[in-house]
Parts: sequence; C-alpha cells; structure tokens
Amino acid sequence: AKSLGDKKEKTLAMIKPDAVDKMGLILDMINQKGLLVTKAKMVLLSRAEAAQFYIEHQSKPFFNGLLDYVTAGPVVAMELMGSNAIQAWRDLIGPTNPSDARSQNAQSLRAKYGTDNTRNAAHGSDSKESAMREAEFFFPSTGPARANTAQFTNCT
Ligand code: RTP
Ligand code: MG
Repeated sequence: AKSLGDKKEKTLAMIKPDAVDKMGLILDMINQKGLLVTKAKMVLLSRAEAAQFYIEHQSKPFFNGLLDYVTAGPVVAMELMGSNAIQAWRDLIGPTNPSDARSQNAQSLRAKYGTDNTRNAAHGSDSKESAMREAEFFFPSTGPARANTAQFTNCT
C-alpha cells in the first residue's frame, strides 16, 4: 500500500536543450500524468555548473559530450510533485536511448522527442537522494536573496 507521503514525493525534471521548444507539449504530458509543477526555471548552464549537476558521471566516456549537449542552449528545470513522482516521471520519459524508447512505448517523451543516446530530450532524478541534491542545485533553499524566486504555496 502506498503511504500518504508518496503523494508528496518530489523529483527534479530537466528539459534538455534539444526539447525546450517542446516545453508546452511536455507540460501537457506532465499534467496528463497527474504530476504538479511546483517550481520551474529556464537557465543556460555554464560548463562548470553542468559538470557539478552530472558529477556522478564525471569518469564516464560520454561525460564531455554530455556537457557539450546540456550547455548548447537553455534547459528548463522543474520540481515535480505527486504520487511516486520519481518513478512516474522516469516512466513518462522512457529509457535513456530514444531508439529503445521507441521500441518500448512510442508515447514516451524520449520516444517522441529524443534523437540519440546523448540527445534524449529530458532528465529525471533516479532516487530520493538525487532528487533532493538536484532540486537543491537548481532551487537552492539557502544563500543570497531570492527576490526573483517564487514558489507554489501549500506544496513545500
Ligand atoms: P538522465 O540522468 O539524464 O535522466 O538519464 P538516464 O538516467 O536515463 O541516463 P544516465 O546513465 O544517467 O546518463 C545521463 C545522460 O548522459 C547521456 N548519455 N550519453 N553517449 C552515451 O553513451 C551516453 N550515455 C548517456 C544522456 O544524455 C543521458 O541521459
Ligand atoms: Mg541518470
């Protein structure tokens, strides 16, 4: 049985640069899934910021290509909230490789908007720990004035 707490699970979603022009369609998919967008921002990541965000992959052969890709244009970071949000969002985006995504479920986000194993349209946190770290990365709770930062009431 799902605990009440599951309904308020949060995850960090990122629309990668190649899919930012599909933001409206992606928001429709998020709404359809019953997830709530509780924070959002569009940002152009520096290479150093992208390296920090993807620190877990720093020793992977694809790391440099990944940084080229996610710094090529603005990304849209969102905190999503809902029942089992972490898994729900990963189910919605589909497998890492868009060609696998297309053979599994043509309706997933990567099936529809991904190009290849690197250019795959979206990111989703893979655990509660990474969700907390990644949400803090884009939406820091401490530090200098956050005059430009608003958030949904009653959600956090
Ligand atoms: P993400 O973290 O972005 O949600 O994706 P994921 O869990 O499905 O995949 P992960 O293994 O964490 O890889 C992070 C991102 O690195 C790029 N990648 N490129 N060329 C390659 O072999 C390769 N492998 C991974 C993708 O953009 C992937 O989403
Ligand atoms: Mg990952």
